[in-house]
Amino acid sequence: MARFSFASLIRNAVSGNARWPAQWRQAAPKPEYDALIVGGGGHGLATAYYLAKEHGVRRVAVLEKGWLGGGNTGRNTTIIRSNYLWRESEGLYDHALKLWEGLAAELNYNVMFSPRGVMMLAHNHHDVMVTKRHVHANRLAGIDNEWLTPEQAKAFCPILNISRDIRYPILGAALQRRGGTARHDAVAWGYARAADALGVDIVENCEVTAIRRRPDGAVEGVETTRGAIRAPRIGVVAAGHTSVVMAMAGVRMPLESYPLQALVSEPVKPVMPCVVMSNTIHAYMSQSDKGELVIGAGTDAYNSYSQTGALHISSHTLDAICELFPNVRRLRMLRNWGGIVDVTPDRSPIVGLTPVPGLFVNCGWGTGGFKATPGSGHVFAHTIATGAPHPINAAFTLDRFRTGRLIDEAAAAAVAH
Ligand code: FAD
Ligand code: PYC
Repeated sequence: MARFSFASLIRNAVSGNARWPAQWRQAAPKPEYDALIVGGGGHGLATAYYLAKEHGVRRVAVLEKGWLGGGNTGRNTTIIRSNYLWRESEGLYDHALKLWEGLAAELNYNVMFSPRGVMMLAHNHHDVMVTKRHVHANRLAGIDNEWLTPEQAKAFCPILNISRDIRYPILGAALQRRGGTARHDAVAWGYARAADALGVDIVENCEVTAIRRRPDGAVEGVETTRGAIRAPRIGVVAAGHTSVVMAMAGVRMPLESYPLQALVSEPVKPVMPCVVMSNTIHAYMSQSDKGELVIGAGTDAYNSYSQTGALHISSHTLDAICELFPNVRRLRMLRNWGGIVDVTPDRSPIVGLTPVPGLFVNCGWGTGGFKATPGSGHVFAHTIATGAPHPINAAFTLDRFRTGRLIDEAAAAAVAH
C-alpha cells in the first residue's frame, strides 16, 4: 500500500493528481449530532434549549465536565439588571431581562426571579458623574433607571447607612427597579429539564479534551473523557476555561481568567429588601429567600484557575459592608466560595463565529454573565442554527479586538477588576 505523506499530498495536489489517503477517501461517518455544546452551565443549557425549541435543532448534546451548574452558574450572586452604558450592551442585557420576566412560565420551573430593584451607590464626585451618565443613557434607550438622593436611597433600603462622616459616604444612587435576583441552580435545572424534554442529550462527567477538524479545517467533532462524538457544529460555552477549549482548535482568545469570590451569612429574617452594589468599595449585598445575606467582592488581582480567592479580598469587602450596613456586623459567615471568570479587554462578552468553520464561541462574560443567561442562550442558538449572528449579538464579535470596535463596559461591570 502506498505510504501517505503530506509532501506527496502537496505534490499530487499541485500536479492536479490529488489522491487523498484511503482513510480520508472513505465516506465520512454520519455525524451523531447536529450540534454539540461544550459546557453545561446556564448559558450552554439555555443555548441547547433554544436550539431545540426555536430552530428545530434537536439532535444536540450538552457535554459537561462536572455536574450541571457546577461552574459559575452555581457560584454567582444572581444579580440581574440591564443598566449598561452602550446601545449594544443595553440591547443584549435588556433582551435577557425581558426573557427573565417570563422565564418561570416558559420553562414551567420556578427560577425565583425577583425584580426587587438593584441600587448602585455613588461615593464621590466621579462616581456621581459616571452613575448619572448611565442613568441618562439607559433612559434614552427606554430602559428604566433613576437617580436617587441619599435619603431616597435609604427610604428604598432602610438598613443603609447614609451618615456623612463615614469613610465612603453615599452621595446618591442609581436604581433600576426591574433588576433583581433569581435562584441560580434553578435556572440551570429549569433549562436542562426543558431541553431534555425536547430531545437534547445532556452528558455530565464528560470533559472535552480535543476538537477534531476535517482536512478542510472545519470541525467534525470532539474527543472526550467518554469517547469521541461527531457533529458539524460545536458551540463552546465553557466560562473560565474558554481559552483552554478554544486552543484545542488552534484559536487564541483575548481572555484572562481571574478568581471572583462571594460569601453568605447565617440566615436571618428579611432585612434587606433589594440589591445594593458599590463598585468603588468592591462590595455588594442582597438577601436570599433562605435568609442568608449574599455578599460579593471584587476579582482577585492575579490570573488563576483556582475556584477560591485570597482572604484579604473578602475581608476588605466585609469591612466595607459593615460600614454601609452596621446592623449586620455581628452576623457570622456561613460559607464562602470562588469561581473563575473569563474577562475580555473591554469587559464585554464574545458571542459569535470563529475563524474555524462550524466552531462558535460564547464567553468573556466576566463577572456579569448570570443576568444574561436567557438572552445569551437565545441569541447564541440563533447564531449556531443559522451560521450568522442575531442582530442583538452582531457587535459582540471576536473580530472586534482586531478592528478596534470595542464595547467598553468596565464601569458597568459593577465589580472591581
Ligand atoms: P458556567 O456556569 O461556568 O458553565 C461553564 C461550564 O463549562 C462549567 O460547568 C464547566 O465545568 C464546563 N467546562 C469547562 N471546560 C469544559 C470542558 N473541557 N469540557 C466540558 N465542560 C467544560 N453574573 C451576574 O450577572 N450577576 C452576578 O451577581 C454575578 N455574580 C458572580 C459572583 C461570583 C462569585 C462569580 C464567580 C461570578 C458571578 N457572575 C455574576 C458571573 C456569572 O456567574 C457568569 O458570567 C455566568 O454564570 C457564566 O455562565 P456560563 O453558563 O457561561 O458558565
Ligand atoms: O454584574 O451585576 C453584576 C454582578 C454583581 C456581582 C457580580 N456581578
